[in-house]
Amino acid sequence: QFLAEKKCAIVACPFSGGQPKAGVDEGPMHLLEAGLVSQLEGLGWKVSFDGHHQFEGISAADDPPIGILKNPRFVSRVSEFVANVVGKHIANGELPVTLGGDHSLAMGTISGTLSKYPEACVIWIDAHTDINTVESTESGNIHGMPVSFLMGLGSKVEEFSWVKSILKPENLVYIGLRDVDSGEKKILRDNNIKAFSMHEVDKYGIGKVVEMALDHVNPDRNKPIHLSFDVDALDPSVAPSTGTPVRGGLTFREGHYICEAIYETGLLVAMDLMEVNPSLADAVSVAQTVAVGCSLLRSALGETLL
Ligand code: HAR
Ligand code: MN
Ligand code: MN
Ligand code: MN
Repeated sequence: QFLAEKKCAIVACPFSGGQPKAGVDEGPMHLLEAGLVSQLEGLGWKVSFDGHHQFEGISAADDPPIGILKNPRFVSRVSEFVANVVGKHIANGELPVTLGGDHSLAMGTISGTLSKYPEACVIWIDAHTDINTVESTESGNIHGMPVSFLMGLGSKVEEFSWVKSILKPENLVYIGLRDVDSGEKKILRDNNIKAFSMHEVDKYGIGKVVEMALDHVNPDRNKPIHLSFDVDALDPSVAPSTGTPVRGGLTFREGHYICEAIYETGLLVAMDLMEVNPSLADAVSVAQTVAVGCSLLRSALGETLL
């Protein structure tokens, strides 16, 4: 409906500045080396891949904390760069597929989507809500905060003034939650944000949960969808190589079902796959996590079972 042709663009973001564990910057390389481009071509997509972004001219050095926020300038400038790249691909009629890298990048990817489609809805698949504000974050890791910046919650940080903060609470829905800080729970309540934790996945089943999630953010099934998928939404037995694994996550099929159901809407305009960290866990686990990442992306881009 929003895409004239099956054209997508891989936006590879080797970036780890939103959290403390090295290695998540190698996620994109591993996903691409596993053959992602030819896999998506095999589904009939024209795939452009402009190489791994080097974030030219953006330095990680000389970046003291602002309050408790770690690497604030580095995170801000890289996200702003990514917002422009994603925005350009969407303007070109391509579906940007951003490979992380840590989830602070979503500040950029979603800003890019909203630049073309301010009414887009965001479906955020994660063990975490990533909605801490400057006031509520206890870690200062910005990958736990992108949603609050996109919504304009909490006090403003001058460094992030490029973020438009136009995401409305009613245009966001979460699935897969199981590790939410108490400050974040209050933010969800105060802003009436719809969230399906693993408890609701158990209670209703994934089919019903996805339907309820879409009914909430996209009742008439006519708005563009940005899917932001943190691989740690999956159970650690399914996706072990990630920085903050939490037990009790989505099964292999539940994760794929979400992607398939969103593809079926015909409304997907952008997708992120974040937090694959190939330097955590053994080689077999890394290969497993990378393979699952590729397969989630294929499902979101239309791989069917029959
Ligand atoms: N809520 C915690 C914090 O703010 C942990 C956050 C996140 N980890 C992630 N994001 N992988 O999804 O630091
Ligand atoms: Mn996340
Ligand atoms: Mn997470
Ligand atoms: Mn490696």
